[in-house]
Amino acid sequence: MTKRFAIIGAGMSGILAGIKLKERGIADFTIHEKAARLGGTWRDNTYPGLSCDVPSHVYAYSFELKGDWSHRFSPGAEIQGYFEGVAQKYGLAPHFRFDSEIERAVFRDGRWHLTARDGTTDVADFVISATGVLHHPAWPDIAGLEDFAGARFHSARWDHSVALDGKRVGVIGTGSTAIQIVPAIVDRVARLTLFQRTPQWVLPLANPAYSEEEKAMFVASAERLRQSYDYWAARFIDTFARAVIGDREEMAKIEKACRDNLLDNVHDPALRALLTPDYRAACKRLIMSDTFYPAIQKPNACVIADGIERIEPAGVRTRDGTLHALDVLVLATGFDAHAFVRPMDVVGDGGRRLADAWSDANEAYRSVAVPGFPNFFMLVGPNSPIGNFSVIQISELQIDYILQLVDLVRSGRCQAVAPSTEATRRFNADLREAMKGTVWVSGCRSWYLDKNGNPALWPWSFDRFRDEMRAPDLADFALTA
Ligand code: N01
Repeated sequence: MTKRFAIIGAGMSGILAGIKLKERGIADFTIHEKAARLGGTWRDNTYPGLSCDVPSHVYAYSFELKGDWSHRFSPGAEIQGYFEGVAQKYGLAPHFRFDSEIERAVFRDGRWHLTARDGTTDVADFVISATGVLHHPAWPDIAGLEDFAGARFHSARWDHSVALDGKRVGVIGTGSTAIQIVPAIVDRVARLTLFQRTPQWVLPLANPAYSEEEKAMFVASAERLRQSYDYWAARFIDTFARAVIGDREEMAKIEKACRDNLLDNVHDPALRALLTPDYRAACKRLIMSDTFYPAIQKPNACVIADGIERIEPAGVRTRDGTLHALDVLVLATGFDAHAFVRPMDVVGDGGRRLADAWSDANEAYRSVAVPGFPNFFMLVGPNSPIGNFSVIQISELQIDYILQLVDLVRSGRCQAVAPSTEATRRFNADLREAMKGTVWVSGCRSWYLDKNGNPALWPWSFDRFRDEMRAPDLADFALTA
């Protein structure tokens, strides 16, 4: 029976969903994208120094590895180019509907009725939401932000028309983004002021370029490329991913590496004290950089940790009364990582709204579906293991799982499928219990934690995630005849 699909979002997961539908012989689908281009986070983020902290050989679809990545952690523009190339190769162009921001999706008479911002509509049997996590820029709640007389922009909306050379530039934030921006611009600007609310642990990971010979070798040998993929995937899974969920031995190694990095590479004791966190490594997303410490010690750079009082036309006033005069202010203040599917208004069976179902917490069944929302699935939904390993691996496992559920409907076994309330409740109770053993709740503020202090991550091993995604347990689902 022919079924129609609406995929929402043309980032990494939406492109993947399109490829997998085509692979199954499904041609009746549209990928709605609110922007004018595909790419998701790699389209939106263009700041200087942008690269991915997952090695390039594993930050790629497993079925479409790329041998000629320029670096171990390649720049953002290269990653954007990769996704554009893959979408083209797999013939997705006719399926994209750009500038189509879906504002509302309503389940009525067994189908999903979608309305875009411009009033256009679509009707589909299935919705696959691939709307991303680090997507909605978080604007800091700082008094006077609007008053700043110079150029001011969020890191995910970098204004390339603003010249930085010879300017006094302020950066607010010390997350992965700021820590990449600082080394990339410090030599161009007259003065770089980093406004730090909380110091970060930094793991000194080098980012070597691949030589022409290495690239040629990986391009020529699918086997060597696959070995590299497996190697990097295993390194993450066996070390970092184990550490964050409670492996003390692995965590001790990470903690030592971070401490040694600080001791060995920050020479001024006063600056070192300023940069020393009072929480455990990897409680926040661990920063990977071997360029930040050298950059912040340059004579034209400084860290200001006095707390921001307000922003004034001329610059940033800190609580000690000092005005830090600036020409450009960069807000590297992160994202609202808990919006998930929203602000899209999703209305399920019997008028049940996702916004209401999630008013207290984003509770999904195994990250991919929600009770009362039949034939509605999410890629990289709540509690996906985004803190642990490559989000592409995660998304690939999730889409294979989702398509097994879709097949129940396509084969005529049922008309609609959604997880049961009881199974979802049980899954979330288990999650909360398991979170107690993770480093994310060891005492820090981070985007991992929701408003209740619960991490939006996966507290178990990669093996468990892969096992849970192998095949749906139909006892956990309500199948509508
Ligand atoms: O955002 P963040 P990000 N006043 O939320 C500070 C991925 N990523 O864009 O720590 C003052 O981590 C805030 O301070 P505090 C990666 O998963 C990956 O840097 O809350 N400061 C914090 O320092 C990453 O984790 C890559 O006290 C304020 C910063 O802003 C995720 O994206 C590269 C403030 C926000 O840090 C997000 O990283 C980039 C205020 N009012 C990003 N509000 C790679 O792959 C916020 N802050 C390498």
